[in-house]
Amino acid sequence: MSLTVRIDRLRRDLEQVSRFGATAAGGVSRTSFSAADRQVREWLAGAAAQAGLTIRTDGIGNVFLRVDGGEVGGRDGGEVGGGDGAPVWTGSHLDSVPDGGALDGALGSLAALEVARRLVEERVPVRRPVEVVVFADEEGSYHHLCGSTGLVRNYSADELSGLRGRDGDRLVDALAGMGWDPAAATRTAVRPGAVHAFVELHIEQGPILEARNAQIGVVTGIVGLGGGELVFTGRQDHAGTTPMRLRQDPLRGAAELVTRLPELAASVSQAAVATCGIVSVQPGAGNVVPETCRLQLDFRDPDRDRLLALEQAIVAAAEQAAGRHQLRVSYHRDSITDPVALDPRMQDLVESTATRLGLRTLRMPSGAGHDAQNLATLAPTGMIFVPSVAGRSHSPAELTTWDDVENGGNVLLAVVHALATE
Ligand code: HGY
Ligand code: MN
Ligand code: MN
Repeated sequence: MSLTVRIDRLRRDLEQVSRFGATAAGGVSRTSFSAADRQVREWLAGAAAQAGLTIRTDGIGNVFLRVDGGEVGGRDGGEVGGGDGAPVWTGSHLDSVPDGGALDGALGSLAALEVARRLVEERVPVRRPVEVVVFADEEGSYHHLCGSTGLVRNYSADELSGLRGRDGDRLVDALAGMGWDPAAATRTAVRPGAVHAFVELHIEQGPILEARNAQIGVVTGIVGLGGGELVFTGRQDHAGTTPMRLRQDPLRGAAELVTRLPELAASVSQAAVATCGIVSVQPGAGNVVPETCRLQLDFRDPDRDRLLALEQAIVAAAEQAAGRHQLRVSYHRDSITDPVALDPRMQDLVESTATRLGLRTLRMPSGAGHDAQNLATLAPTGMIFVPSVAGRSHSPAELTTWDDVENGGNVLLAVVHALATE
């Protein structure tokens, strides 16, 4: 028997799911706990029922679809036998950034569903259960890697009630709006040893595989990532009557800081990056010199110490800019996610599996954050990348060829099968 994904079905699923939150630009806006997120969760429940998978949602919104050993036959054609009984997890996320693409997260989630279906319908003998995991709020509408963070540690009630979305809305209200009890979101951590291994298929989201003519990326590690907000405060004034030299315009300081980001990143390392993806001025009227300017920052480096040095350099530069423009500035760190190295044995398994399938591989680090970096603290973790056309992602331009989708799905299936039978 050749155990491969059914690409026609995986493609149909990806196309169907891309309609939830579809944008006019051809991408998707499916931010966590939105109406579109609710729709995709309903769709997933239907797909799970059709495939004979049991479904469970934890307190923070992570979804688990389970292939029980008995259903797929066990080692001896019956019960799941041997091992510690801890499941193999595979999956990704179904939320997106605003105006994002159709594949970031959806590929790894729906390929994992397809893997589960293939194991069930071929009645493949496995020694341990396989669970498809769809992580909640990977993109951090409320908190970066929100759902998978809840798997590695419990949120306290205080921390949870402080988490807010882009519009200032509270996570606990969003959870209640989904019909869930927010108190259950403080009881989501799984015990050490509860997961045998985790593997995630994902689009690369960058240009390396394409440039190197490789078909499968064997991910060696995941970048460290920080987020925080700078608030420059000046003096609100009339836009027509206040002479230019008398103004304390917070946007001037903010603009100066943003133009310095390339130099600040370069001062830390060649791999460091820093981005301001949200700027807002208050009160926000065309004829008012603003009182405050808020910058939402994202900064990354593969090394934790350099990541923290970059954060310090940004804050120091913000203070200098504030001084030059007679402003005050404050900084609030939202999150630091540590960089991780992925398990060497999992790297070898992904590489040897892809090579056996006749695919050209490349070992590479991930510049994007992934739930896998939380899971790596819980269980041996691997990631499989497939090429992104022109390296585009977090954009409606996100694209991967169907051949590459199929290749990634087949590598995922073979890796999950190997882990579930070892
Ligand atoms: O931002 C990231 O790297 C991830 O896609 N959440
Ligand atoms: Mn993303
Ligand atoms: Mn992603």
